[in-house]
Amino acid sequence: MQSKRVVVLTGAGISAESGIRTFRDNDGLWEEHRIEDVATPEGWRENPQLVWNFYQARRRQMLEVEPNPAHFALAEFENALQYFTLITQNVDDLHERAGSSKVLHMHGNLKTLRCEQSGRSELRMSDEDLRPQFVKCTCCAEPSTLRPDIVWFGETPIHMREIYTALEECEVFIVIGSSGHVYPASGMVNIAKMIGARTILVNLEEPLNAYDFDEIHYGKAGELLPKLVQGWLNES
Ligand code: BV8
Repeated sequence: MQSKRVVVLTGAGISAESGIRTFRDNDGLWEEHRIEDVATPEGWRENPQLVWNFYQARRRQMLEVEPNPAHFALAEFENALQYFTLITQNVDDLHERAGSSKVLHMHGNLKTLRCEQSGRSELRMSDEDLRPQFVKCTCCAEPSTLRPDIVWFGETPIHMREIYTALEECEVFIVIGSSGHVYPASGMVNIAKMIGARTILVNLEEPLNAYDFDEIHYGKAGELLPKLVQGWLNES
């Protein structure tokens, strides 16, 4: 697989073994909150404190978690390949901390906050940035409240042009830890399939879009991926 053009898409499942809750598993994040209330622009407008508390809790958790063997295996895979693109639906920074260099966060980042006046994002992870109180921007004459730098439902994912270009040229498309619920991420395997790429899934359980994959490896990414990456790199 060394010389192949490889695109990888990761979801919440790859961070599960690092202790970050997924969305739709039993103890998932959506158990306690309705998506509409905490992950939509309407929810932010109607009850900003509820949304802010939901994200502050997840931002604070970032300081306590570490990358797991799946993140490290992907960073090794990237280093060994000539053509590699990593797309993630995740908003944590575990891929970067494991050594992945170029990560396309299509749903945003927990570590940055965004000014709604200027659209600018800034890294805000100091102690006072992680309290229950709202955080003000540093870019406007009249500082305004910063929002989570997250793509909510109904908003347009980031890096889509770059993502579609990579998908349309790829020869191998690998999805790791995603339930296939959320579009456009869940539709990427169809694009890869249409252009004749080999499609591979590594997931704990059957996702909604399982039928689209040529190969499926069921199990924990942290356990399966190190061995799978070795096997892929040894393929001719
Ligand atoms: C858009 C930020 C237009 C929030 C997120 C009706 C039908 C179809 C689609 C729609 C519809 N109505 C509206 C839509 C579109 C909508 C959508 O898809 N809604 C769904 C709910 C029906 N999508 C949007 O609004 C998107 N925008 O479409 O704009 C457009 C389109 C194309 C081009 C330009 C513009 C915006 C969606 C972004 C929403 N924001 N994240 C936050 O993080 O706080 S999505 C949210 O769910 C997460 O970020 C995550 O990325 C995403 C998907 O979840 P997964 O990552 O898959 O996680 P999940 O928990 O679901 O699954 C985990 C999996 O891991 C499981 O399968 C489990 O078995 C597995 N697993 C667990 N442990 C392990 C494991 N696997 C391996 N090892 C383990 N240890």
